[in-house]
Amino acid sequence: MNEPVRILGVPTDYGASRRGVDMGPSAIRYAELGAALRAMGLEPTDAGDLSVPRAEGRDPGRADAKYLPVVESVCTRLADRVRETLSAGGTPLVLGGDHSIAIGSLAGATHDADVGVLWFDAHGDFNTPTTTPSGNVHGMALAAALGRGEFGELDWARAPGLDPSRVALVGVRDLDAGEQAALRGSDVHAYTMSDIDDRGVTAVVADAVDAASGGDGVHVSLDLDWLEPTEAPGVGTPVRGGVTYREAHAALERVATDATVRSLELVEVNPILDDHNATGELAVELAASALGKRIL
Ligand code: B3U
Ligand code: MN
Ligand code: MN
Repeated sequence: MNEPVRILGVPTDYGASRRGVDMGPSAIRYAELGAALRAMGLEPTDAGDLSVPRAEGRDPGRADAKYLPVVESVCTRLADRVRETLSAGGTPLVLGGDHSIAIGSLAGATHDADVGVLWFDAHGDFNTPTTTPSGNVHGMALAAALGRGEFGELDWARAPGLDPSRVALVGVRDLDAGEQAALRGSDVHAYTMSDIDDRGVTAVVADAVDAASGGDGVHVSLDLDWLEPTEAPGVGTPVRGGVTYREAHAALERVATDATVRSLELVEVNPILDDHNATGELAVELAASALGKRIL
């Protein structure tokens, strides 16, 4: 991992169907992200938040990819910040916001670098404007970054150089029919919750890390809905049957030891739905594990 860790907030919920994840960066900071990283001996810097226009009264535009112009503007600016951070030798720690921001993180992370992706999520985020049931871009982010399908207006979202065979989805349990077909036909490695049940989380993550490694490092994209909703209630689209608190830590500790973490993002924390910021606090703890925190 490069130092210093640079915190970049992206307070947007334009890619999601529920208002609230725009407050995620604030909730994660309030849960003492900076202090947690300093306690590990890191010296994080906080670059503040990207400015995001107010949602009220805005027209969502096309129904199959809502708020696309704002999503593009946010992601393009985020990509620049991530790229600048990496070229200055830092590690971007991006706080969402909904998962559409991964389009920006990945564009920045893959600029002039060969990067693998570890995508921890209940969902595949592998829809396209044709298959999406919701029109929400957060459900299309991974497919868009891979330049898949009939995107047209989403061409800007392609992260050049991203190789699907170096992308691993971990913990999926809620796929739409179109996503299922698309994932089966792609080189992306998809590890489901059934795989975790059968083989245990550390064995599955070891395989995912192997798949994503080999280049200049990995981008870790952590959607908090990856966890069981009783552990992480503050997310926009909870899905039962997620990983436990301990499994999540075990997974990210393994990422820290076995992978070269180049950039990290924490997304979909929704303080409106949360239980006294439990999910914000969990996001901080898991970031610390992914960045190398050890018990002893
Ligand atoms: N697959 C559904 C639901 C969804 C995806 N990502 C989240 N929810 N967070 C969709 O709308 O694409
Ligand atoms: Mn997601
Ligand atoms: Mn999700």
